[in-house]
Amino acid sequence: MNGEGCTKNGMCGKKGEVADLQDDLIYVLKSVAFYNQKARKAGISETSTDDFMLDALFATITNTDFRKSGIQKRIERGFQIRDRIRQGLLDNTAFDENDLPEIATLTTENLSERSGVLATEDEDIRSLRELLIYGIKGIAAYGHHAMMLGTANKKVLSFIEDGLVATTDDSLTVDKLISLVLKCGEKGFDVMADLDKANTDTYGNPEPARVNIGTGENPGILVSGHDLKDLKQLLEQTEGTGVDVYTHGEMLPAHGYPELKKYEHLVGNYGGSWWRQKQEFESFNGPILLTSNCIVPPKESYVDRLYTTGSVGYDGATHIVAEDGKKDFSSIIEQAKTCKAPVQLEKGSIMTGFAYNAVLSDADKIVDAVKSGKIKKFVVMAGCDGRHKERQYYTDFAEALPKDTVILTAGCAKYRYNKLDLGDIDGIPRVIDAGQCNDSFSLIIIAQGLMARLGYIDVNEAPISYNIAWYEQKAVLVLLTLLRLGIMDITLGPKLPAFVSPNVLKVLVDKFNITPNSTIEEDMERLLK
Ligand code: SF3
Repeated sequence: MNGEGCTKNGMCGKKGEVADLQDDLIYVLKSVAFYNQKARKAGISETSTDDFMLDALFATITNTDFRKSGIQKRIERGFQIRDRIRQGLLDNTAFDENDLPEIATLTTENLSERSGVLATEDEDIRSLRELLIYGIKGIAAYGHHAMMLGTANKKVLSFIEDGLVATTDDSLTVDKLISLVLKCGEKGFDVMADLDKANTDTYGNPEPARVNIGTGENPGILVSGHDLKDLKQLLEQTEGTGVDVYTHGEMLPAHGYPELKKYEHLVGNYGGSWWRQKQEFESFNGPILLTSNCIVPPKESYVDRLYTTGSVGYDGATHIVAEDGKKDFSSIIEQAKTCKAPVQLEKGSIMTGFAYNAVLSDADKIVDAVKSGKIKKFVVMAGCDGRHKERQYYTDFAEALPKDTVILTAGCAKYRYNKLDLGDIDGIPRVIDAGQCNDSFSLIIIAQGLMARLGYIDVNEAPISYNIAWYEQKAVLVLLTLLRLGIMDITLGPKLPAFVSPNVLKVLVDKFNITPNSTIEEDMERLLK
């Protein structure tokens, strides 16, 4: 709150009681991780533990599970899993219970006195531990979506455990923690690559798509969040029912995937990014399915039409669970049939689906435009959107960019400018939308591919600059990934994170030249240099 920390209430609308429980849950996960590290080495860890860890970490991400009961259940399950792993180690290995660290001796009684973030007194160590935890939460979220499609990366999963345990190790210095934070960025790249492979293997490579932003006559179901598998199951179950399906927020890029866009009743995208949901969910008139973050505390007027699934939850909304990997959305479909069609908010269309496969297969055209001077600069404007007025900066910045620049975007930050008519350069759109926030991976591949064709060895020498907007904790992972790849001179806004201490911030500034955003004029001059 005010860029200082949530002291009165969660900036996301969460209450202090749930935030405290989330601290408890994260601490229990550290204890699970301690034992599972050993079980993994002994070859006796179970996939159900991985499922649990990914879901539980994901549930604590900004705007995900607001339910006290949802977090409490995971705490109980965490203790059960931890105790089962411990017993497995005692039964099957030469596990020695002498001299165990404090995290191994966690109990329900001593949990709340140990779990608070402020229990780490040194602000630099605390800051790095939190940075690492947020990065790990990002890995878990993307890893969870990949796992839903049957992809699990053992190295990434074991890094999650190593990282969680490292945040309980008082012997680790600031330098050691910084290198772990950057390693987290490396794993961020890996997990985004895994998710991209899982998505493209399942739904095909995204293709540029023009998406209708108006509405039709039929009742509809609005799908928000990031989980494509949930959308696919809903599309299958709504086929032939007379109910249309619309995407919202981060679901927009679904329209680019051949195996999703083939459904004729996937008719368009409704509204903008997550923070507008109070107005947009109300005027949509039909049921809304939230498949992941970002959920906003709902209004009474539509909570009976609000459904959650996976790691996201809110008291009062109906939560749908999977049985044998399948979700039954019939109650949503039946409710939709009784609802009025959505109120039309706007007309027209927007473009998405410019992932690396589509962009690089047309690379010659882009390379020629750079060589001939028609494109002078690429500006990566990826990341998150948010409700604060100061984010108008991103719309103004996009509008003020000279006509010989191309914006590369991913994540919901795009809603600040994807409905502007910024035109094209010889048929190359001036806004290239690679997809969801995890598709920042795609932007990296696009940037590396184009720069290699243009003969740049060091990507920092290339005509590409970064003006990134952040809001939620997954964005921390994307930033760490860029830093790990050696990307310098990133402009970050609209505020620098309050959980980074002045000393740690100085290290990041000195090492990577991260700059907070300022005025359009100042930033434009620096970013176009
Ligand atoms: Fe947006 Fe939450 Fe981050 Fe996935 S939906 S980018 S804020």
